Amino acid sequence: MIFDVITLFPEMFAALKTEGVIARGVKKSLLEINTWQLRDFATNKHRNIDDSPYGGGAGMVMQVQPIRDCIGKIKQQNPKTKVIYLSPQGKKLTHKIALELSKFEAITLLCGRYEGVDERVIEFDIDMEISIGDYVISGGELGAMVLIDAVSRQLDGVLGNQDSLDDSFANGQLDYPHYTRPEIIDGQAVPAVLLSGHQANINDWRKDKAFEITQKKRPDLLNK
Ligand code: 4FN
Repeated sequence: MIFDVITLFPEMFAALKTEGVIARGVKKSLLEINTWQLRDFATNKHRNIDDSPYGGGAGMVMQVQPIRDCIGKIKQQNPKTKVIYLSPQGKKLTHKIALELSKFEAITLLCGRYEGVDERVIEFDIDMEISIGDYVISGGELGAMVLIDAVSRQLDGVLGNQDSLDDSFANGQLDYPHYTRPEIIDGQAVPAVLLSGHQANINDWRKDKAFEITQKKRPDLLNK
C-alpha cells in the first residue's frame, strides 16, 4: 500500500515512519509513506498556497492550483490512487472503513489548514472525505496519521501474531481486561481464573468480560 500525503507540515509524519508497528511495516516494504510539501507547488515567489476568502470574513483558504498540480504529479506515479480529503465533513472513520480502505493499492491524503480548501477541489479533485471525529482540530495531518495507522494495521504482515486487538474488534466489542506481573499489588489480586492454566475457562471468562465491559462502557458498539 502506498500513502501519498499532501501537507504544509511533512515533518509531522516523521514519527509514523520511525516508531512502532507502522515503521516496521515501512521497513518490510509492506507500505510506503510519501509526503509532498504543498508549498513546492506554489507558483509565486513567496510560495504562498492560500488567499483570502471571496465574500470576506476571517481566515485564509487553500487555493486550487497547487493542490491540483500536486495531485496531478502523484497520479503520474500512481494513476489508480484514491484521493481522500481529511475533513470534518467526511464520513466518520471506523474499523470497518479502515478495513475497506486497506483494499486500495494507493491512497492520497490531502491535509487541510487554515479554513480548509477551495470548494472546487472537493467538487473536482477528491474521491472521498473522511473525518476522525467531531471536534475542532488545527489541521488534517493528525487525521491522516490516524487513518494511516488504522489502515496499515489491516495489511497482511504488518502486525505480529502477538496483537490481540484485531480479534476483539472483529466482533465489534471492546477488549477484555489485561493483567501482568506481579500477581498481587497493594492488595489487588489478578483474577484467579487467569492463573488456573485452564485455557477454555480463560477464553470463556475473557469473552464474558469483553461483553460486560462493552455493555457497561460503550453500549453503542453493541447496536451495530
Ligand atoms: N479540521 C467542526 C466544524 C467546523 C470546522 C471544524 C474544524 C482543520 C482546515 C478543517 C476536523 C475534525 C475531524 C480532519 C470542526 C478533521 C478536521 C477531522 C479538520 C483546518 C479546515 C479543520 C463540527 C467537527 C466540530 C478545521 C466540528 N478529521 N475545522 O475542525 O480538518 O480529519
